[in-house]
Formats: sequence, C-alpha cells, structure tokens
Amino acid sequence: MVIINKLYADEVIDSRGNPTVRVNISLSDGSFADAIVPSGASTGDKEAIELRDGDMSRFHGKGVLKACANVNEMAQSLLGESPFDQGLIDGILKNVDGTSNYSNMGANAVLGISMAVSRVSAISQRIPLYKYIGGSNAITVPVPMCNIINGGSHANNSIDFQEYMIVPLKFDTFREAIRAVSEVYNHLKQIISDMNQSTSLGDEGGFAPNCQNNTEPLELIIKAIELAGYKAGEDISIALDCASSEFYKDGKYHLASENKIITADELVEMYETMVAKYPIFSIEDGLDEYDNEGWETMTKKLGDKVQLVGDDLFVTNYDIFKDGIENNRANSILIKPNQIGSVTETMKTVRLAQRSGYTSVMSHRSGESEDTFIADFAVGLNTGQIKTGSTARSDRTSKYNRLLQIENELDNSEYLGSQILTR
Ligand code: 2PG
Ligand code: MG
Repeated sequence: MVIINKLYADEVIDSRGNPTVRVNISLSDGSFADAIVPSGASTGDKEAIELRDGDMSRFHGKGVLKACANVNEMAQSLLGESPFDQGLIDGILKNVDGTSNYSNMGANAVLGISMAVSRVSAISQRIPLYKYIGGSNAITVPVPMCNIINGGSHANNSIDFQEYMIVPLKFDTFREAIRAVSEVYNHLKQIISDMNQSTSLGDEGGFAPNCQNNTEPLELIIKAIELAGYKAGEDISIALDCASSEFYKDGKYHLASENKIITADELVEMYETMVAKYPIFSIEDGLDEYDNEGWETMTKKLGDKVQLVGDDLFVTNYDIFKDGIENNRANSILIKPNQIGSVTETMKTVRLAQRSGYTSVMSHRSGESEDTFIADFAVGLNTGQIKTGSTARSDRTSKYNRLLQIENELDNSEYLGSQILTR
C-alpha cells in the first residue's frame, strides 16, 4: 500500500512579496509534490482564518512560521495514511483543527496539505491532476475572466471598482481566446500610454490608470477590444468585480472617484444603466457581503440579464451559499479554495452550485504564486469559468499556460464560450 511518509512546510514568498505556506509531501512509492497557498487582500469577513504570526520583527507581522509549524504538527496524524482518499485526509485535518473556520491550525496550513495530498496522489497514479480530480468527465477548459484594469484595494489609483475584466466568449478554443485577450491587453497598454498615464500594473497584472469615474475604464476597454479587431459584446464581453464591501460604510456605498455616497438601490440603478449601455456579462460583489436585502433586489432586477457572482457574499462556504440560493441571492459563485480551507469542502460547494443552476467561477487570490492548482481544479470540476488575472505576470500566466497545456493534452476538450449558462 502507498502511504504518506514525509510531509512538512516551509515559508516562501508570494506575488506581493509577502510570506506564504508551501507544503512538501512525499509518498512511500517515491512520488513527491508541493503546493503553495495564495492569499487575499479584499477578504470576506466570513472566510476561513489565515494564520499570520503577528511578530512585527519579521515580514511586518505577516510571517507564517506558526502555520508551517502547524503543518508539521498535523503531519503526525497523516504519516502512514493512504493519500488517495481526499475526503478522509481532509476529514482528519478538520478533526485535528477542531473549529469550523480553521482558526486553530490556520486555513493556510490546512489547505496547503489538502492541495499537496491531491497533487501527489495524481503523480503517484501517473495521471494529470485534473483527471485525478474529475476522471474522464474532466474536459471543460474554462472561459477566462481576465483582469485588465485594476482599481479598489488592488491598485493605488482613483477607481472604486476593484477589477475590470474581459471575457472572450465567441471563440472555439481556449488558445484562441487567450490570444485575443493578450492582443486586447497590449492595445490597452498603448491607449493608456497615449493618455500619458502610467502603465504600471496592479496586483493581478491589470493596468492601474487614474480615471475620472468608474465607467471610463469601460470606454478604454471597448476601444482596446475594437483596436484589436474584435467586436465588444459579441467576441469579447466585460466582467466587473466591484468588491463593494471595500467601499461600504454605515449602510451606504461610498464612490470616492465620483464623489458620491449612495444607497444599495441607487447603486443597483447605476448597474442597470451600465448594463444597458456597455457589454457587461458579469458583475461580482456588486453589493456588500451583509447586504442580503440589496442582493435579493439586485438579483430580481438584473439576474436575468447578467451573471451576478457572489464572492465575499458566499466565501465558498456551503452553508452560507445554500442560504443564499434559498433566498435567490446572485446566480453565480466565485470559488476560492482558501476561503473554505480544503479541497473536499471546495468540491462540495461547486457540486451545490451545479445542481442549483448557479454558475461557478474558479478563482485565484490577489496574492498568488507559481502554483497552478486552480487551473487543474477548474477543469477537474468543469466549473466552465476561471478568474486568474491578466495575461502578464507569471503568477497569473502560469495558470493560463497550464490550461493551454491541458487543452492540448485532451482529445475531447470543450471550450464553452458563450454557452456558459446563467439562470
Ligand atoms: C477577489 C479577489 C481575487 P482578493 O476579490 O475576487 O481577484 O481578490 O484575493 O484580494 O480577495
Ligand atoms: Mg471578488
């Protein structure tokens, strides 16, 4: 029987220059794998707990030596176990931690082990990770939502909304879709540079120009799509992550770039106007994570026109998501494994989406690494969509490059394009 015979963590650096956990694992048959955990900036309140040392003499308090030590401690319960039953392994981790949000061991410690176990199992079985996760049904190469303008807390500019993304819908393959994104991205760079603005990048590789309001980025993007020779709204649509919890204070939405403080109803009206005027396919976190009433209204008004994605709203949490579904909040969920803490729990949430008619979007975090787990995870679970940044910066392109490899490898891959279903 193949068993886990070595498991330990070390502290490495993420794409923002902050420390994060890497878990290294080897099996009795000689298979070895590692996994690096990502980290968010605009995190939802109800996310699983990311353990940081708080020792201000190291990494501004952001060290993860405690989380690494916890990995080494949890390893004691896993050595000698078979790695092939992911549910069993993740169940042991949950028991050892003993809390519902991993506040004891840290979700960064637990997820690192969970991902590493999954990856080393695939290596041991000599199959690709996506196939280990999804078997021969794992064939959908996801439609990317590619971040090309960053604002909010991912950039040091004037834009309130956090992410402006392009979604290549009218393409037959992922390879063609990514080519189109890269072409648009480079046209946008020229446009921004012609405006005498800096083409510096935000955390996810999108540009971070200063704009007069939150709609100017849409104009720039449409211009870039057209200059690249594509039709906005047909070949390529636009997706937003407003990350509105970041500008929600005392029951109101504070749009600093427009000098406005507005109610949920007014913000929803603003979205309705934007959706009528611009080719917007998807809006993520349009309202605050606690604004349930606002979400229900927004879903009623916009749910049959656009994809409404819950990120901070659902935090990949089965129970919170189930309650949201029962109350008609949103029609789509963002899937971030580190929001919930294990591979098994992430899969459970995706299954709930799939049987409830909600779309699901696999997602990176703003703090990332060269780890490509989410690319395989998206294919393995047939999420159909992935959000993993722009076509620049290797922490983002590593995922796209892995998906290009998967598409090549699969004889029967499918790229859904505009067939992505929303309710
Ligand atoms: C988001 C993410 C990823 P963060 O809000 O969707 O783009 O950002 O990782 O900072 O939460
Ligand atoms: Mg988000």
